[in-house]
Amino acid sequence: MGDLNKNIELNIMHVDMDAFFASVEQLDDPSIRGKPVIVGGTALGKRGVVSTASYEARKYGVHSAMPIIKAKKLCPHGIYVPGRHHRYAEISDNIFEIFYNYTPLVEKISIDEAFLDLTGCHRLFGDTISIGKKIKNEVKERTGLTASVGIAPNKFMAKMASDMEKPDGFVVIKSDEIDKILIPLPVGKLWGVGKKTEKILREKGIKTVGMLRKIPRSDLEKMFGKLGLRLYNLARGIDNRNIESFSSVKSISHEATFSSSLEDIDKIYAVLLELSQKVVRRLRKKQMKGSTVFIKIRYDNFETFNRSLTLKNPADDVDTVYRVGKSLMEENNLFKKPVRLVGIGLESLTDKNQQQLSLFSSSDSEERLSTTIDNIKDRFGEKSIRRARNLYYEVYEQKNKQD
Ligand code: TTP
Ligand code: MG
Repeated sequence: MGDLNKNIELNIMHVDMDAFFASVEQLDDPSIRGKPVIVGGTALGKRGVVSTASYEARKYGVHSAMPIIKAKKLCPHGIYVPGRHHRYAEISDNIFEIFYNYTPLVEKISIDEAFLDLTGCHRLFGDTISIGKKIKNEVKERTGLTASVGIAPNKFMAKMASDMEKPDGFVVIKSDEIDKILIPLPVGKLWGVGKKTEKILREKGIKTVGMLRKIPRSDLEKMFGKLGLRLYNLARGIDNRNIESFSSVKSISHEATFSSSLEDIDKIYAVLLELSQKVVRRLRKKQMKGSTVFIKIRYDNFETFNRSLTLKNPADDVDTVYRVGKSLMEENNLFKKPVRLVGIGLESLTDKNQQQLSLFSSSDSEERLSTTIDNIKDRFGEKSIRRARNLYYEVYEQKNKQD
């Protein structure tokens, strides 16, 4: 009954700021309001990419992750500014403070985006729609910026809703409206359908969500494994994932199981590096840092070792996570037998922005570089940027974990 309820009630809200970095620039410099503003690029020199573009610039086809050079061709008279992440983080904090005034169940998706679960808040603050309007107004009053708000019975539909009337949108999707919205949509609009999955579906002639609905669940599972079930559900607007509020995420880890046990330590390290990159990418997305690095090694006989080390300062960079993981393995002499499974993760997580003031000045460019790399990977997939060492990459199964 619990799961069913989630799809009937209108308790989930998705809030996403409009053209966030560019809007902040326009807020702080009235002379560029109403003009095409493009943020990004300079930290990486000529090969920089667009972080974001104001809606005025989007009319020229400029969008996030586009090379600045291309943006300048499309929009030569645009105003190009470097990012000021410190300022964006400050405003982000103010926005999240507003959310927390209504509910502790806030899931931070990125610097400008969150899910809120408003179950149980109604006696105090009214129904979800009135809370949504209040939040939108408060964000505007307190920061001078506009947010787009989506309200729906679950996360997937709420995210769709916030995107539907951007910028300055406010869209409510009730259970009985889900079908009419989803059926005509291209399959690529479903959450988690990347370029690769979309291509496979299109090759099979499945272009819209309506067409996807006609495929039996077992066929989808055969085609896509676990993702198949997710596709089956999303096509029907079913999404039973809970809001993972900050306090409910205890750790972030990734592990890999090898098809045959590995003895080659260099190859194990190559996988460890890849896993560390994934952990850090998820951590950064959630704007978190972690104080404890833990590793896991399993042998053929299922004997398993876990080891951990707590750092002096919380970390969110690949080098620290990988180096600590590697030394935990070395120091504990864990390569005495062929390795079946290797895993790495971070726990004791904290909100990154709480420390940003002191950390930012020293690691500004590193920070921007990492954020840009993360964003490119979001757009083009994990394999788009790799370190040389990753060329050792082995075929293995992966498991994502988040407690
Ligand atoms: P988004 O919410 O994806 O984009 P946006 O807020 O600029 O525009 P929209 O109105 O469509 O929501 O991302 C939030 C911020 O994150 C964005 O302002 C800049 C940064 N960002 C990047 O730096 N690179 C990227 O590729 C993306 C997508 C975002
Ligand atoms: Mg946004």
